[in-house]
Amino acid sequence: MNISNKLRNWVDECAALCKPDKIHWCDGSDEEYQSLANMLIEKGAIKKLNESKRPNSYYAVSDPTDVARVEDRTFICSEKEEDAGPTNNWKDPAEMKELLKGIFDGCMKGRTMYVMPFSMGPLGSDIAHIGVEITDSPYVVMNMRIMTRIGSKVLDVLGDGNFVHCLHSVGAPLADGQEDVNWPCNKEKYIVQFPEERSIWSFGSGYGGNALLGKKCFALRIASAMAKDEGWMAEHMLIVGITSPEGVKKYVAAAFPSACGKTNLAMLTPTIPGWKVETVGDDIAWMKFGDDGRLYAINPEYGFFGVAPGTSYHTNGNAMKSMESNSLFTNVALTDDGDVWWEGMTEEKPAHLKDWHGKDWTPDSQTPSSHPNSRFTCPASQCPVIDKDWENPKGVPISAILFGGRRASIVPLVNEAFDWQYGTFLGSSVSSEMTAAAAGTLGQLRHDPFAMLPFCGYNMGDYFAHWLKMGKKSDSSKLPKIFYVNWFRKDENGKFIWPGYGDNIRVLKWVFERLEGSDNFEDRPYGRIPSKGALDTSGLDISNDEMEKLFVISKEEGLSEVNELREYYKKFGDKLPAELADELNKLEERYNKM
Ligand code: SAT
Ligand code: MN
Repeated sequence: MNISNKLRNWVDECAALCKPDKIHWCDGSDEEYQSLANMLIEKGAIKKLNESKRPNSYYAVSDPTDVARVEDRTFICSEKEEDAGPTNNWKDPAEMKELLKGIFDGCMKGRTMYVMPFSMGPLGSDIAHIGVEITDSPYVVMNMRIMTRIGSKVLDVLGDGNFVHCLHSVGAPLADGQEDVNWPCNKEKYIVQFPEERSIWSFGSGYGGNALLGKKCFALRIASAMAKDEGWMAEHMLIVGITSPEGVKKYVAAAFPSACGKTNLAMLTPTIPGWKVETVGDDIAWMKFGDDGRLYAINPEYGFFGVAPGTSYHTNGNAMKSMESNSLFTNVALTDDGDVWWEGMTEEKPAHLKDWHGKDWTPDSQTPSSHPNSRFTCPASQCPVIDKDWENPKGVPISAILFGGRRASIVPLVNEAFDWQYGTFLGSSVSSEMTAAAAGTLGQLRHDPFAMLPFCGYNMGDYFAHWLKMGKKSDSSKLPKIFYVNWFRKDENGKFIWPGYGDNIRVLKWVFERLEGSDNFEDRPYGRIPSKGALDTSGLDISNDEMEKLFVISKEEGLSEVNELREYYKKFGDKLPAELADELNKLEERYNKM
């Protein structure tokens, strides 16, 4: 293995602090993966699923208190408090370091420390970056091996170069002879980013984004800070290729908050003939301008870490096929024949299951069999509609950017921004009902600008400014067009009006036509919407009345949204770019003229 002095010194330092029993350098091989799996099976910490049902796949359940990202324990420790901004928790970096050194001291006693070099993005891509995660959780290593490109080959590319330092511990040292639990973790949790130092310290959790440090901690929080300094973008966006019946292909990126259907949109099965959707990524996009002035995106990840409940061959057949083998399942239920199940996977519920607590479950049970934030981890390469360019080191050219959230009312099915500046305003205005992906109050409406609220590694006001600046880097004709979508609008009976899932292609089709220059739109105060009949509803059981309901914002509703946003904007003080305040005023004027 090609280990630089820089890397060896850092690993030595971490070992001296964490005091593990052993150090294991991950080579990323199959044999290594199997031996970790076997070791965890032997301990009883994970199970192997029925080989004939789901080859090479494993099942884990977490501690019931460690099931989602912990936003209130997540910190951005920039040198200056104002650089973390009003939407992040901040602590002085020197103080935080001292505190962390205290709790990391001896935290890996009785455990093995795994050193995992990983690349976010195709190895050697100009847009990719390398990190090294140190962890005491073999389950995290298994996940990271699916989610990122790991091992010796990464060190060959890294050479003597810089890497993001990612230190993770479940925070559960073992005394001599102490027996381990299935899911070690600590009640006290710290998910800490040091953006200037490009380092991450994560303590106490083994779950998802808290522990797979390549994902939200690096690819969004640290990367967004790098992107601001270096003039690129790190966004919470899926990437898809859309091909029309005429064979024209365009790539679209879309930002939605966690558990709002990014994975479903990323691998959608179109319900109208002739259209094709192919997946580049389902969660994160890193984007840079190419020499031709267009914005190119890569998916820095290598796998999908998707929400299980609600995923079925009907709602997302391609996700189901992606996880038919070589996959890892966490906090779902176990069937009697050694496979997995979760709410919504099949119409008919199995007669008997072991739920995620390991208890007997039947359709009469009062609690769901699977945790609402239970997850599948599977290789992106197994997706039947993976795009041929998903590993292209140059990335794919982005023609449109969609923003969206989960909104039961007011926000229309789709509208197009008048230009990049108004699109940036739309991104800043995203709010969404909270999901189980983060510990917190389910269903509560909260602002989630650009779907980056929990993931922006610096001051959100500066992030808005960065977006505006990016829009000036190229000719407006080459910039992606910006749209805002909402699949989740409900009628007066609380029923979703729009069918969603595969039918979302109908919205993408209109977007596509707009990119081609079609004039099938009408102006509304809030943006451009499909003109009458322009949205393809052929074969869909939806009345004109319902279609209209998907687009109405009354003057009163519009003005109250404006006022609400004006209140929210106050949070950013003088960091709020004047352009956005301006867009808000212009929007108010347009509503007033209604
Ligand atoms: O746990 S993760 O952060 O990876 C999932 C999510 O919140 O999107
Ligand atoms: Mn996400």
